[in-house]
Amino acid sequence: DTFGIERVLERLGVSKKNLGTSTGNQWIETKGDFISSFSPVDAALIGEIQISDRSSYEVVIQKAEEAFKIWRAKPAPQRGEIVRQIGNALRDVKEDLGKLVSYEMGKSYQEGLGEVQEMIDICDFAVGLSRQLYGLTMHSERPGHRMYEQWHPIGLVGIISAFNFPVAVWSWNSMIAWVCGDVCIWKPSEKAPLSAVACQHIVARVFKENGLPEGISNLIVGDYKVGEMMTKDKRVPLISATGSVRMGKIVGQEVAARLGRSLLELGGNNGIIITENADLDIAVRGALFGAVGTAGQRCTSTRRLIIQESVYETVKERLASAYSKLVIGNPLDEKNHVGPLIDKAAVELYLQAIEKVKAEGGKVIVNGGVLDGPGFESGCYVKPCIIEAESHFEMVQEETFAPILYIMKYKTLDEAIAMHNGVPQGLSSAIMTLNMREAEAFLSASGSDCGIANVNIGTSGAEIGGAFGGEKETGGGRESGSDSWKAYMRRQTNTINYSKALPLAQGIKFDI
Ligand code: UN1
Repeated sequence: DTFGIERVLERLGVSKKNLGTSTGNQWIETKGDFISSFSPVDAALIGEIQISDRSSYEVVIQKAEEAFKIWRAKPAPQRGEIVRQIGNALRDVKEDLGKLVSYEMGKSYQEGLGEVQEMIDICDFAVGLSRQLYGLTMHSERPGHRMYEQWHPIGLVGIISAFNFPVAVWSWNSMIAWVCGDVCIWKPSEKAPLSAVACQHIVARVFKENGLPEGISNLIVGDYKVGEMMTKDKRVPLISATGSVRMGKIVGQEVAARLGRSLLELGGNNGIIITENADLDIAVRGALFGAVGTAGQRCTSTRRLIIQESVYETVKERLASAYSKLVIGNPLDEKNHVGPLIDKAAVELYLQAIEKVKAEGGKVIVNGGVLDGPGFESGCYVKPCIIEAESHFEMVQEETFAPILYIMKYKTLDEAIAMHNGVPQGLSSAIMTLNMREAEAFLSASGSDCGIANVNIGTSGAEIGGAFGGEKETGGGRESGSDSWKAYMRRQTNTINYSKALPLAQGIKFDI
């Protein structure tokens, strides 16, 4: 235990055997099986966790409904004060939680810390927001009337999160939902459930210390069947789901069937256009972190480089040379750049994608492959690879959650933008150029069709202050900053008559 994981788990309240269903500090035993959480770092069993069942889910819903009645009546700035305390509690455990995330999910310790920092940042954002849940006022067309709109809490918010950001994405949703006056039910990925247990302990303690009801923060654990209890449940007006397009299509349809609201943040197939006017140092570094950071398992990971033909060979060589310097290994060891994939199933998909793209005519520039031998016993460590490909290849059109980078050549910027937009997903994008006309064209209505479009920065690593999400198969939802909070509230338009008459709108006469 060179990295002190045992003590980290102990401090975070994660045991060998954990209950998975909780409403605040109350952990509920169910009739469900236990899921094992194995670390992709060293294949060790970190701990087991019990799946939620129907009756424990019902307890959670009942507690959440009770808590909502109390929580929604608290002034928003007071709710913000609780979130401020959660932010401080997260500051206290930043190293421990960062390490657990790194160990359970496999991202580098630096990125684990970054993920917890993202949680702290969203807490700070939400605290400020708690005094800024602004509605508009309108001028009524009728004399002696006043019109305005206000935003009320929506109720129970179901949060479905993915393994790759096992804690940050939950916090973007929950911290904002809480200042909005909602209560949350979180179903974390069954591939990283222990990080969720740790978070639930942290926030439940804060709610308890403030004498607040248990049901403001709830946890349920399991696969899609557990998620389905929420997505089909009318008592949960909003489902916010982050994950694959496949999952999002199911969740979106289930929620739509009951006319509920869903906020979907699904896959990306993020590209960077590198023009002949790019600062190539920045372009190569941006592409590198985008493609290999988190071992290519971010929804914002760079998967495609669209490179102007005059700089194509140079970029290719510089990237290949950078790739040759990457050190792959235990992500807790800070000298390593790239950790493992989440599990062996992901390794299988990575290998299949490489084979398929080769069969389609792709040419390998930097070789992939699975690592074995000492330190790689988990079988989850793979080599980041680069493949020369064409935009229409089936594999290039798909998101493979692994460090595979496709590179392509273009002549004109119009052609590059068409290639860039010619995929089903629309999350993040970037252009590398020092030319103002190129940059602005990329950001214009005729440019990138993504929810995020950057200039001289890679596709990943968005700040929490902006709205996060994308178009097309990415699902259209926006989480995190800007005015994303509006998705977590219901809008009410109010008209007040303070005159002694009752004029009708549109000038309609109705006298008796
Ligand atoms: C995700 O991969 O689901 O922009 C979230 C980024 C991070 C969040 C990624 N801030 O890469």
